[in-house]
Amino acid sequence: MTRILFYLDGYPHDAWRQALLTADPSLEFRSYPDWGDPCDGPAYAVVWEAKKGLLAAYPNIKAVFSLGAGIDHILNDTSVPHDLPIIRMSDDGLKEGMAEYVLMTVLMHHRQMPVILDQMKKAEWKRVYSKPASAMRVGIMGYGALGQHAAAALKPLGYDIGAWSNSPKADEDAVTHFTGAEAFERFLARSDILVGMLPDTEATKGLLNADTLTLLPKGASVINAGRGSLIDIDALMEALDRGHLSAATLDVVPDEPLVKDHPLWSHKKVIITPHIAAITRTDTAANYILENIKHIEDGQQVTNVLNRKIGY
Ligand code: NDP
Ligand code: OXD
Repeated sequence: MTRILFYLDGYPHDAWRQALLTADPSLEFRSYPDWGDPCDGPAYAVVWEAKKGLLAAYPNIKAVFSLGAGIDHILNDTSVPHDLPIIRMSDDGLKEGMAEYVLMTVLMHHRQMPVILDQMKKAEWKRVYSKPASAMRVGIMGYGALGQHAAAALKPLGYDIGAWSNSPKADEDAVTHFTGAEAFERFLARSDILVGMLPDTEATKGLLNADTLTLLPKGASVINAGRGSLIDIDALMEALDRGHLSAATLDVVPDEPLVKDHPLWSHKKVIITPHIAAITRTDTAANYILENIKHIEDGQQVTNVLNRKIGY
C-alpha cells in the first residue's frame, strides 16, 4: 500500500486527501502533524515549505514530491539527505495556469496596460498606440516545462519569441534559442518583453541587476513569474524611473509577502500579483504524483527529479 506523508501549512488538506484517494483509493494519506512513527514502513512525502528537519527525521521516505514546480523550499532545509530524490511538480494544470498568466501579462505589456491604468486614475482619455505582435520580441528566460507551454500559447498571436536556457535547443517555428551565459547579452538585447520563468539557483540569483537590465532595449518591460531572487528590485525601480524600462509585472519578489509600505505597490509602472501565476491544481497534481510513484515502484526512470549539480 502506498503511504503519503502530506505537508501544506495554512491550507485545508481535505481537497488533497480527496483528490489523492480518488486517484488511488487504496493509499494511506497522513496529513501533518499526524505522520506517525518515523520508523513506520516506506512512504512518499508530498510537501510545500515543510518544517525544517522534518524530512530528515523520517528515514523511510523514498522520495519527496514538491507541491510546486520550484524546489527551493526543500533545498532551503540543509538537513534534507542529499541522496533523497526530490521531484518537481510538472502537471498539466500548472502548465496551463502559467500559460494563461504569461499570455495575459505579455498582452498587457504589449498593449501598454500600465500606461492606460495610470491614465485612468487621472481620468485621461488618451489613445496609446502599440506595435503589431509580429514586431514585438518576447524573451522567455527558462524554457522548461512552463516556458515551453507559455511559448506555445504566445505563438498563435505572432510574437517573435526568443528563449534562453542552459542547454542547446534546436530553433523552432517562431522561437529562436539562446544558450547559456555566452548568449545572455544577445538574448537580452532582443527582448522587448522579458518574461522570467527560471528556478531559484545559485546561477539565477540577481541575474537581472543594474548592469543586465541596461542591456534590454530602451522601452522594454519585464515580467517575472519564476522566483523573486532573479531581480535586484532597487535596480529595477531605478531603470523604470529613468525611463529605460517601460513597465514591470511581478508575481514573485525577493521577500514574500511584499511588505505593505514597499514602494513597488504604488509605482505607476508596476503591477504586482501575489504569487498566483500558476497554482497547483489538486486534480491534475494527484494523478501526476501517483503516476510517478508507480514509475518508482516499477523501477522506471522518473523525470523532473532534482539534479543537485545544477540545482533544479
Ligand atoms: P524546469 O526545470 O522545467 O525549467 C527550468 C528552465 O530554466 C530550463 O529551461 C532550464 O534550462 C532553465 N535554466 C535554469 N537555470 C538556468 C540558467 N542558469 N541559465 C539559463 N537557463 C536556466 O522548471 P519549470 O518550467 O517547471 O518551472 C520554472 C520555475 O517557475 C520554477 O522553478 C518555479 O520557481 C517557478 N514557478 C513559479 C510559479 C508562480 O506561480 N509564480 C508557479 C510554478 C513555477 P534547460 O532547459 O537547459 O535545463
Ligand atoms: C511553484 C510555485 O513553484 O507556485 O509551483 O511557485
